Amino acid sequence: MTNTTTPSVQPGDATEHLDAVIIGAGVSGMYALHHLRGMGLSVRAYDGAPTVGGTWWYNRYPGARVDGPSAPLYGYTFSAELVKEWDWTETQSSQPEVLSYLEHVADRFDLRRDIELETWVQDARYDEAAQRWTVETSTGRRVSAEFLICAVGALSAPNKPDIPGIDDFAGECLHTGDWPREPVSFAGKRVGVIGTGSSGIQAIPEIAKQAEHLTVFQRTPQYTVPARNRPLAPEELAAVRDNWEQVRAGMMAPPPPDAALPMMQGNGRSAYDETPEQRQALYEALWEQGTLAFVYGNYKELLVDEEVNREVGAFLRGKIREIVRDPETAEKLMPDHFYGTKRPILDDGYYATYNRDNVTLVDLREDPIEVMTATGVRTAAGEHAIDMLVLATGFDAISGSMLRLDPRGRGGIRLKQKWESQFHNYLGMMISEFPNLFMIHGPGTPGVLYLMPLGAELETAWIADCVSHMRDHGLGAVEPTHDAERSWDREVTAIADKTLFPRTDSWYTGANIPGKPRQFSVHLGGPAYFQRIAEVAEKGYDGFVFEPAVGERAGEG
Ligand code: N01
Repeated sequence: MTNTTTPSVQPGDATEHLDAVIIGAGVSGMYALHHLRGMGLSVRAYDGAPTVGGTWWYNRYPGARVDGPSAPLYGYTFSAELVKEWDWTETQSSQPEVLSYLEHVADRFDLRRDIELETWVQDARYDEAAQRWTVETSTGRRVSAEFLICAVGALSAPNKPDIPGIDDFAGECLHTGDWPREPVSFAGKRVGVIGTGSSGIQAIPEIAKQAEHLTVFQRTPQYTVPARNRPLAPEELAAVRDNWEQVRAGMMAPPPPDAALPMMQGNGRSAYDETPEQRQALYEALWEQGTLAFVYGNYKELLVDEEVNREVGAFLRGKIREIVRDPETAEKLMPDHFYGTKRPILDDGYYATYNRDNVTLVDLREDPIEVMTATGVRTAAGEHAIDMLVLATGFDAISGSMLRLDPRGRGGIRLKQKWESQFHNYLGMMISEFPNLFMIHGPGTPGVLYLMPLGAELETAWIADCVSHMRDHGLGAVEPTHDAERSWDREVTAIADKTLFPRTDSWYTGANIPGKPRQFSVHLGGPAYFQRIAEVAEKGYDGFVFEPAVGERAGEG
């Protein structure tokens, strides 16, 4: 939630004192506000958007919806009342519905009185002597806080590709991750879409229905499985509500000790125990079922065993051949990476969209973009005239939003300096030389590969316990040791190295951003991660160093 214009706060302006500042009022920031305020802390959240919701405000492109575990699992779990009163209508909630839900949560828990919207944090620096962060905002406020909570979003720094001539394009140029406030019409337009990740694959079928012509510029073909979104039956919602405690406990259940990958145990069966016919029957059944069941209901070796994964990839390529009528187009759509090592995608008619007369696919691997002109995209093979360009080119993921904030820690060290060659942190939550700064869904957490609202709740609870520990013991500053950071990095990398993930270029590895250091940025432990951070706290915050409080807090505890 930062931008780069000059801070508007002038020297001498009054500084307000709070216990905690939260940057971001999306899913994580809203919950952090609720939780920390409930502990009696004075807290304020800042967000650059005109409303709460973070990613659910910015990603308002056509077709945007939860492409993960079905409703009501994509929602907060901390309040059974909230679960009982919010009527999700579909299994995979649409972006407008998720945004309405988050607006409801903001009202229901009276969060808005402590959120300043359309307010960018432009500067955040740590004052070692005072053990406090000073934050300056685009609206001219200067706030001092003991704790800085960065809920800046894992996928919130849009990646605008550096295509020669892109700024010369005279038509509209939109990014799926920063969609305009005003309604967008594609009617009668020749539209170009660059990017075929989750966002592009959700948007392309919708744009194709409206546009005069759609040209899709594809760099890497993708596997996608039918979303099979449908209305949520009242009895399904009732079953969750009536058994809420068990459902919630199930969401947090620790993985079995023999899980091949704690994050993804699949159906618990081994592909090696079944015949080729049985395996094909399972893939077929999972395809029919759609949803992320294709991952979670698959064999336990899916993401760790090359041979099993290759068979699944071949099955999915067979589906593309069945659906796409033109064999040449079908060949261009064939992915060849390990299935699931890029974020698994769910779609509503994506491959079939290429059967439409008004859709063209350009394979950038054989026909790369040379330049953009005022009127279109010129590839090696020729000019593609377009009136509108949609960039579905993703994000500088996970570490990108922290780098955009670029806080200054001890001695004025900038995060960009500290993370120049790779990100360093401990538990994905704290950074040495940046005391009292906590990240939610930071690099090295399960973040994007876990239930994000639940993950935010659990990480916030850990942060809150750490804050209470400090208050109880008269401590004023906490940060991890360099050794703890190094061993955390080794731990995250070691888990990833047991899987097929690092063998594919993806935003998990940083490979989508030219020049970004390659480092696996997700803790693949799933629920095991939360056991791990609990152990650290139980062992007296192993790997952290604390300083006694100075100033007003000295002697407390
Ligand atoms: O971004 P992406 P996304 N020239 O990085 C291509 C979440 N999400 O916004 O694969 C040409 O996946 C790039 O090509 P390549 C979800 O976690 C959630 O689609 O790098 N092409 C790729 O095809 C998801 O994973 C929901 O070779 C270029 C595409 O652009 C994450 O957000 C919905 C290029 C980017 O795909 C990001 O998804 C949507 C260039 N210079 C997204 N640069 C939910 O519903 C990039 N590309 C919850």
